[in-house]
Amino acid sequence: MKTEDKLRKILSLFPIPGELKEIKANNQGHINSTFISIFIENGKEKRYTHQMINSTVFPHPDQVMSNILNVTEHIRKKVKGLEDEERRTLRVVPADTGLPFALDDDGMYWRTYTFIDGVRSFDRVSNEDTAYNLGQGIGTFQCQLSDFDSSRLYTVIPHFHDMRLRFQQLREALANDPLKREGNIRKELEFLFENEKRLSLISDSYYKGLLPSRVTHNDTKINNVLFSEKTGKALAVIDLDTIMPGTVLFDTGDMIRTACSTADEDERNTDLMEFSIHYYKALKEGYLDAAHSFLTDDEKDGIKESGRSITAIMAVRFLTDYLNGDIYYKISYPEHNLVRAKTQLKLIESMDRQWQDF
Ligand code: ADP
Ligand code: GN1
Ligand code: MG
Repeated sequence: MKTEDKLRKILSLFPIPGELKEIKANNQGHINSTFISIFIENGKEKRYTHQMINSTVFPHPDQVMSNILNVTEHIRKKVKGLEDEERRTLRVVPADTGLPFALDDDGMYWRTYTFIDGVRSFDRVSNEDTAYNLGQGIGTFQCQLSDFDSSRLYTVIPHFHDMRLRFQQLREALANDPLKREGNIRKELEFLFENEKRLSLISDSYYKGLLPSRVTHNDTKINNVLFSEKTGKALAVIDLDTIMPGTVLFDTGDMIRTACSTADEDERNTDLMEFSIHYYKALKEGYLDAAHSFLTDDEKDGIKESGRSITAIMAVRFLTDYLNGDIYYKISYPEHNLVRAKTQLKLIESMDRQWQDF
């Protein structure tokens, strides 16, 4: 069956009113397969997002969806009465069965969200206002969930941000090295293994129980936040697949990693990658404006280190996938994961060089 016919068949499993006009792929994410559709309902266009959940990464998609339903319901109550309340969190469209997903002929899980219109998304920051707005958006999101009992959430990927486990996975990948790629990454491996202890500081603190366990998004890169076209402010934090118990510092870390970098995650010219202190200051200000009331002193003190830690965990994960033959992240060319790892390492080097200045 042609892809378009396959997609039409999947969409027919959801009670979407109107006539399907168009369906297009969105290739921004590294994990799921995302499509945007346009339906004509009473003469008006209405858009939806349809995603096939990556079942290798998420072996229990039903648990992923249960987390998403619980968290979005909680946020929906918090934003009731605010301007744009409908667009401030994801809205799941249940399938005809009433379940929050439908299975295709291959047993793959699909879900549908209403599309959040009137928004912009970015792969990185290009001015301090956006950095501030991102920080404020993530801080607000955490604040909205600060009274949600994180033990109600399924841990959909155990030890997701456990740096010691990630190092172990890197060592295992090195031992197997199916494509004999070790020789290409000696310098990168040397840096990571030499710095393992300091790059594991945040993860070690959390797993030793020294930081509070809270609802954590675990994937707060900038393109998982939608910004209002009208106000420029963050409207919704999306991509809630990895929402699990964790530390807020995993989330500050990923926003710092993606908002304070001067180049894309997969920029081939690493000379373009630097850590921007200006963006960091604006981002932190926005974040604390929204989150200061519930954070402990230890959490506030960990913000700076969290950026370095999460950047390092990405470097380790991208290199591991490169060694394993690119089985986890979507890639567009054979060296893609290596390029991603190199930008992360360059970002750490730039943070290290400027560490006393911010
Ligand atoms: P992945 O897990 O693969 O990263 P995402 O859930 O982040 O998938 O979706 C990929 C992209 O699709 C997002 O970065 C965003 O631009 C767009 N998107 C996803 N869901 C919506 C939505 N409900 N409204 C508007 N845009 C969306
Ligand atoms: C993946 O799904 P996406 O593209 O938003 C990954 C994150 C990484 C990110 C790196 C479930 O996020 O952990 O930080 O790529 N998601 C998962 O860009 O592994
Ligand atoms: Mg995403």
